[in-house]
Amino acid sequence: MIISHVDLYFLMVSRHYGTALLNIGVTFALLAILFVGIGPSAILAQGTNASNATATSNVTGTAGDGGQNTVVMPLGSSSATGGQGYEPDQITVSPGASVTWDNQDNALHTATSGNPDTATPDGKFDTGIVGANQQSKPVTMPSQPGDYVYFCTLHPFLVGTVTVQ
Ligand SMILES: [Cu+2]
Repeated sequence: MIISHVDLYFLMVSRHYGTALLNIGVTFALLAILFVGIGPSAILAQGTNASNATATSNVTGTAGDGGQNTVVMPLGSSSATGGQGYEPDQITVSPGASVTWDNQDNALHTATSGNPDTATPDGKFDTGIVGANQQSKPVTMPSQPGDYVYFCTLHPFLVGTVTVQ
């Protein structure tokens, strides 16, 4: 009788531990799936961003139809004497095209159409404040052909032009 009680107890314990081990196993499996699932896509996303950044830094000033029009606010452009400005400082787009400003600086910037000499916006387009290492939303350009001068409301010495044609 005693032996069978011990056996029964042992069986219960081993079942208990078996279940616990199974739970641990399942937890590890789920963690592994999560890790593997998140890992490569995060790395891929990083790679995509990096290649986008590389591509946009090579913008020559004329964007193709339907292509992404991006102007970089480079690192150091908040310095009035650094000689850094919008890259490129002139871009040609189709009427009504969207332009995105990519702030790679460690300061806030805007791209605001208007008169840089008086720092007066004219309301044609405005990114609003773009945070450090952030991109603006795509900003719709005017549909009327012409040269649109813009500046940074926080650093009015930063001046660029969007040519709509
Ligand atoms: Cu600025």
